[in-house]
Parts: sequence; C-alpha cells; structure tokens
Amino acid sequence: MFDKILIANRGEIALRVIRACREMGIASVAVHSTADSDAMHVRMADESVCIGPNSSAESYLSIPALVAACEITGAQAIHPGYGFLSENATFVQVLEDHGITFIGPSAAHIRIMGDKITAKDTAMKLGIPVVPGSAGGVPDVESAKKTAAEIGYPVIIKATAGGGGRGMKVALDAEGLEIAFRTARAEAKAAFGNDEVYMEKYLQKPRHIEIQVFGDGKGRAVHLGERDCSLQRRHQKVFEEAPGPCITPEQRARIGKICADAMAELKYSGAGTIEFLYEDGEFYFIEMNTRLQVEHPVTEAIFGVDLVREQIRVAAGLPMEFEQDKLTIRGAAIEVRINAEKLPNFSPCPGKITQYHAPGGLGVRMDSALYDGYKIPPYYDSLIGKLIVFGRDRPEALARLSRALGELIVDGVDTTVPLFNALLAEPDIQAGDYSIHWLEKWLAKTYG
Ligand code: MV4
Repeated sequence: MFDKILIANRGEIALRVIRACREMGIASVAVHSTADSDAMHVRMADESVCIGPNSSAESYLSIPALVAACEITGAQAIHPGYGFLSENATFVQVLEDHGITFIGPSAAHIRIMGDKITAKDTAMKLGIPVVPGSAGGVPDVESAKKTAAEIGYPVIIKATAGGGGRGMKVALDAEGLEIAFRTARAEAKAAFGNDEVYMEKYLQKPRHIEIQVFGDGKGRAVHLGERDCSLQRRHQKVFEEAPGPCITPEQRARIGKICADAMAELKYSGAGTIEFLYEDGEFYFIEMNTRLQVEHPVTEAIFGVDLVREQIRVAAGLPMEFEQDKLTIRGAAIEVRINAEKLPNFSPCPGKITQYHAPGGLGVRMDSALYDGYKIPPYYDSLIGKLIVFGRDRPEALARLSRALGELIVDGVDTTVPLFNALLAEPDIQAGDYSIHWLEKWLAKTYG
C-alpha cells in the first residue's frame, strides 16, 4: 500500500479523497493555487504544496508542477478526483514515466473512451447496446445524407472529440441536415481542434441512466447498478438518484452484467461509468467516463461501499474487495448539487460565506469544503457542496431531502437550494417521472 498520496484536485472531492486516505492510514498531500491557500482541502491534508497561480491552466492542470510536488513530498501516487486531469491520457503517461502511480485506469483505456467513435465501436464489439448510427465518422454532407436516410430522421450529429453536449446538432429532416452537419463540424473544430463528427438516431425523450462499473485491471469486474441523472440544465447535472426510479431489478441485472463483462474483457482498472440513454425499456450506450463521478455518493449510499478506498486498493495492486454476489442494494439515495449560483439564470455567485451550517442526522451526508468565513474564489466551478440523502425507499429519501435542505444554512452567496425546494413540490419529481428534457422545460415554464 502507498504511504502517501497526492490529490490533484480541490474542493469537496479533494476532501473526499483525503478522508479515504486518513481512514486507510495513508498520508495525504494537498496541492493548491494561490487563490486556494485558505481552502479546506489544504487545511485537512497532512501536507500541502502551492503549485501555481489562480488560473487552473497554471495550477491544477499543470503536469510539471504536479510531478514536482510528488518529488518534493515523496507522494507515490496521485488521485485526480473528477474534472481537471482525471481523463487526460498524457498525464497518466507522464506519471508512469516518473514512477508515480495514477489512481485510475490505464492511459490506453482513457484514450479509447476519450474518442467517442472509438468508444462506441469498442462498446459495440464488447456486446454493449449502442444507439443506431454511422459506422465511424461522417466525412461530408453527401455521406451524412446517405446515413440519415438509412437510419431515419431525426438524427443527431456529434463531435468525436466531444462529450458533455458540446458540438451536437439535431436534424429533423433532410432539409435541416446540411446546416446541422456544417454547424456541428465548425463547433467541433472550434471547441476541440478536431472537426470529425458522427451521426446517431436522435432519441426524442430518453432518460440518462449510467451504470457504475469497477475493475481490478486483471480481468475481474463488477457493476454497482445505475444512477438516473436525467435532471440536467445545459448538460450540467443538478439532481441524481440511485436506484433509477424506472429501472427494474431484472433490467439492472441484465445491463449490469453486460457492462461488468465488457470491463472484465477490457481488463479495465478502477472506477468507471458507462452512460446510456434509456427509452421504452431499451438502453443505448452513448459514452464512458473513465473516472470517479461527482454523483458517486448515491451509489455508495445504496450499496454501502467506499468507492475511493477501492480505487486506492486496486491502484496499489491489492485484490478488489467487491464481489458481484455480495453487492446488494438497500434503499434509495438522492444527491443535489449545491452551486454558488443565482437563479433563475444560474449565474456564478462567488463571494464570502458569512454563515455555514451543514445538515445532519440519519441518512444525511454533506460533502462540502465550505466553512464560516470562506471566500469562494471566482476562478473555478461553482459546485460548493453535495447534499446526499439516503432512505429505506424513495419517498423516505425525498422527505429526508426536504428536511435536510431546511437545516442547511449557506449565507453570503446565492445558491441552487431554492431550486431543490421547488422541485420537491413537483408531482413528476415525487413520482420519478422525468426525462432529460424535463428540467429545461420546467425552468422555462417556472421562471419564464
Ligand atoms: C443524444 C440525445 C438524443 N439522441 N444522443 C447530450 C450530452 C451527451 N453526453 C449526449 N447527449 C445527448 N445525446 C442521441 N442519439 C440527447 C442528448 C441530450 C442529453 C443527454 C443526457 C442528458 C441530458 C441531455 C440533454 C440534451 C440532449
């Protein structure tokens, strides 16, 4: 086992990893930008290193600074958290060259899943159901028209280097295809420096269901069920839950086994998430994330596991403790993302926290790096906390969420808390009856 781990991240996820380290008897090293000198992750870690100025590009994304911080402190491994360098294959390669262990999958697996065409092709070959679409890239308008005629309208054009919704365009018919194709291509080029695009059948009212997988890197892998993350605004998740309210135990076992078997075949190492669109009882692969996700706590809650501890164990070469037969679900969990944002436009709202009080009690977990007097810097994302509630069933989890939101105090900045109070009053949310379009429609209707 490692003696010391460096956490290449900030905020609540850095705390999450430091906590796992401490429970495992592993020393932790925080890194921070100058803007984050007073951040909680710096206080909570055993040691800290300033790795650069405010901008992420010169600090949390600086590979040389991170390698140097490992060399200075003697950290043997890096946990990347989510975002920043967590899915950067070059970073993993550089760490390997320096004899530092990356707590996550191989550079090769990150690369495969980072290219969306290769990811989909790989998924298909591994027996994972995918959305019908082009075989590989679509090179020109002529070829786009031909493929669209085969799969039928509406179709969606996506960037190969994309993900998270950037560079996507829908075409309802042949007339709209040329413009959709050209726009998607131009956006892909501008956003990713790669104008390759592919085409899929456009699913009109799906849910976003993602399967949590975990591999030991040696050919054994398990699944930990699904999360429903359909409630999103501009491709940002705001409310996530497990189990998915529309997924039956039989569906879970079936898609879960397909995913676990695929990861075993790949010899995938560590935590991963296979994202699906789900419509009319069918799953359609869209992407795979090769990292720990923001919303991992809802899975931890219902399975009673520690995903970060398991990531660290597997990265250290220890046997994976997860066994499929022993992974059983108890109850229901919901996470809401508390962002420092002003409604209704979700405009970022950095500033000083004048009062902070975290909710507690049975079935409540608050993952946050806030404290009284903390100044939220304007340079990073606006997530300031995740409230996770767990109950014996979904109604109990919903009641607990309402209760916990009532206890939470975050003063000094605007937050997304009022949104969640309003959502809890909605019959569709209470019933678990929502698609990927529900939230945007509701926001338009509610706030105009
Ligand atoms: C789709 C789709 C409909 N049909 N693909 C958006 C982000 C990226 N991860 C995939 N996305 C979508 N792909 C097909 N073939 C609709 C979306 C989509 C979406 C997906 C998940 C959650 C929210 C979404 C909001 C708008 C569009």
